[in-house]
Amino acid sequence: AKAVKSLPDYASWKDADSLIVHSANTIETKRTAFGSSVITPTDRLFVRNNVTPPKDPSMVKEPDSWTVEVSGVAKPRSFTVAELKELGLAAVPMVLQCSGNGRGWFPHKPSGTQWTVGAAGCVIFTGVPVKALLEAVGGMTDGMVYMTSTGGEEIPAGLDPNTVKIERSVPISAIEDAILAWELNGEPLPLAHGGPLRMIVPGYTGVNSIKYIKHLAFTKEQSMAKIQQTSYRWTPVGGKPKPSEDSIWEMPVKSWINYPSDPDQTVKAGKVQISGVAMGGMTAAKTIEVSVNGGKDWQKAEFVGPDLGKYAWREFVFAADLAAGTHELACRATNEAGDTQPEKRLENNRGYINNSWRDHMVAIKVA
Ligand code: MSS
Repeated sequence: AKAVKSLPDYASWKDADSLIVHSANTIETKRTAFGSSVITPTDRLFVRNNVTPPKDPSMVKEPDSWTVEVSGVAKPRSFTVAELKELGLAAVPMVLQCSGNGRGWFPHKPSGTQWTVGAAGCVIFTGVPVKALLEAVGGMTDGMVYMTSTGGEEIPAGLDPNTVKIERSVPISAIEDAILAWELNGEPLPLAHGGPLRMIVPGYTGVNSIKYIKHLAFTKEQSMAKIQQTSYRWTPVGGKPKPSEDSIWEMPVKSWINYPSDPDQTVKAGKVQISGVAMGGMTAAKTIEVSVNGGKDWQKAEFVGPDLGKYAWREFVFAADLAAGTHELACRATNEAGDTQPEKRLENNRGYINNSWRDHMVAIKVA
């Protein structure tokens, strides 16, 4: 058994019982701790930092004075959060999910955190639409292809910034729904989740939503940072990552069962309300099916609870009648674009974007 690690200082306010602390920079929500009310409580939300987060807790004490520099636009300038608040307001319910969520099931054991389902949550970020900000600066300079965000971590002296800098570029089409956020689930954005100000790119994997953003640039090229050039690429197993490979950007359709999912628990035979979450990726989740026999037969399940739009997940329930024995429970979502969750993961070297329904299946004891 793994040693139980305690929460790091910057996340000490989180609900330890709901979390798996892999390391000081990687904290996962337990599969049994998502609840069934759509929104993931902030104190149960996963944390992932690629490098040590900023140490100074005072930076979130006066969030309004944090500044972000904007370039690659007609009138480049910097904005305080207070100034951004004058430009517009949007609240975006959405799935925040690490690119590596589900990595723990890749058979070649990719390096990185062995997440199963809990490097994800459905939350509401509030902030200013990037489109409104662009209006205030006279629009992008001609010919820009990417939106590039830089994190506010300090670069240790003597290091080549590109090796450690957290900077990600996404296609400018992402501007449509992107926001610069200062609020999470109705509260000021905590440092652990990128406060005072964070880029939010709905529908894209977590790494593209840069925390404590210091610089927002519209650029012709993708960032030269290592995290852009050679990490988060669709690299074949055993291959050397290349900037020419597709970047890890948009999320695909995915779902998983949260109840019952505890392998140590025995479920009472008879009526069992199987429940979980389904997300569509770039379009809404449209249908969800459940199998109680390891994917041999499928039946439609029902969405329950509020529909918070295409970037949020939906809760679902399936009323099953389970006899004593072991049952393999699986679920499979289809989105509005017509994509259905595949049986098999798309193999790749670092174990990104696992949406295999078979990997997410749970074996449940019923007695
Ligand atoms: N940002 C910054 N600045 N830094 C870092 O490190 N990370 C990433 C994002 N952003 C980072 C950032 C990742 S990688 C993720 S997932 C996310 O974030 C998470 O979030 P939270 O809030 O949960 O912690 Mo993977 O794809």
